[in-house]
Parts: sequence; structure tokens; C-alpha cells
Amino acid sequence: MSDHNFVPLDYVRMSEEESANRSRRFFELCSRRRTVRDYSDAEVPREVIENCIRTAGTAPSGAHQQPWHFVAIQDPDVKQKIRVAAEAEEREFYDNRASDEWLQALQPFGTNADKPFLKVAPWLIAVFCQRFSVAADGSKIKHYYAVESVGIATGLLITAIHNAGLCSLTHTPSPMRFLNEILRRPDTERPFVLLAVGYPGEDVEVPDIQRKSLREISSWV
Ligand code: IYR
Repeated sequence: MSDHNFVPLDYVRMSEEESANRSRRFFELCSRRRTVRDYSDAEVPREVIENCIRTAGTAPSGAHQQPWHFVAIQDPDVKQKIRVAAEAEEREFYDNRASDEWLQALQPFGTNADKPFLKVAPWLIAVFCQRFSVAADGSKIKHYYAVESVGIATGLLITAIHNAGLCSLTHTPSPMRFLNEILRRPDTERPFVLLAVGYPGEDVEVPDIQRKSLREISSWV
């Protein structure tokens, strides 16, 4: 007897024409995504966030260990605590930790230590990476390719948010350990990224930047 349990793939083959159309339209959708730093405080229904997180949870992962946890934050007090802690780290970063080279690389984006979006955006999603889990007998189970897996899941999450007509910002205050404390997540989990999610503020502008072309990002053999 086989020691694995397989089921038929749920798959419907599409025509080449439909494939070409859908791939082009999906690219066009994704190419309109921009990182947004200023948010409206308009509410976003919880169901939308739930569906986006469900989508993130469809990501492939090493040995299907699904080494991610998402904390969806709407509570204003929790958002405020996160803002205070993140801004303290950011002040340290901008005043002391960041090299001149790093500050120069950030210059086109006009960022600084103030992070009002952490309070204004209706949702924050903290993504945690479970580098291992704990078995019933207390032993550690190593997760394979945990960081890569969570990176893929986060990509799906950002794309799902965009597909739902919302904007997001990937925020990575460093270090982010304060998120474990505020959100009461175990030490076995590492904060991976903090996303602000919502509608853009009024008349928001974004940096005038270009994406690399297909030629620049690929080679074909
Ligand atoms: N974490 C800081 C600095 C920062 C770093 C990078 I790399 C960015 O792409 C953007 C910002 C901040 O959030 O301001």
C-alpha cells in the first residue's frame, strides 16, 4: 500500500487564447499596484481582509508546513501601541543606525520616522514566520524554507489586497520584535512584515519611478 494519499487534481485546461488574455490582464492589474504611504481612515469590511488572508494561506510552502501567521489589527489602541513602538525604532534608525548610503537610497521616497499610517489605516496586518513548531510532546519541528514560504504568502497577500481595490504599504521597522509583545505571539515566531491596508488618502501622490522591463529582469535560453 502507498504511504501517501493523493486525490485527482481539480484542473480545467483553458485555450491558449484565454491563457494569453488572462495573463495579460493580470499583468495589467498588477502593474497598477503602487505602494501607498498615506491612507484614508475609511473602514474596510472585515470580510475583504479575511478573503485576502485566506488567499495568502494558499501559498505553497516547504513540506506544506504553512509556516505563517497573520494578525489582522483593527483595534485603535493596538494600532496606537504599534505606532509608538515602531516610531521609536524608526527614530533610532534615521538618527543613528542607517548608513548615509541607506538614507540616500531612501531619499526619493521621502520617508522619515513619522508613521501616521500605522494609526490612520483601518487595518494593519502583521505577518509572522514560524521557523519551527512545537509537537504535542514539546519537541521542536523544524520548518523548511520558512522564510521563503512566508515571502511567497506575503506576495499573494499584497496582490489580493490590490485585487480587492485596496492599497497597502510593506513596513519593516527594524527590529520588529515589539510586535511579538504587543500582539502576544510566541517566541517561535518572527515578525516578517507589517502591512498597512486601506483606501488611499485624498489626492495621494506616489514617487515617479519605473519598473524594470521584461528584458532587464529576464533572460531566455
Ligand atoms: N524602515 C524604515 C526605512 C525604510 C527602509 C526601506 I529598504 C524602505 O524601502 C523604506 C523605508 C521606514 O519604514 O521608514
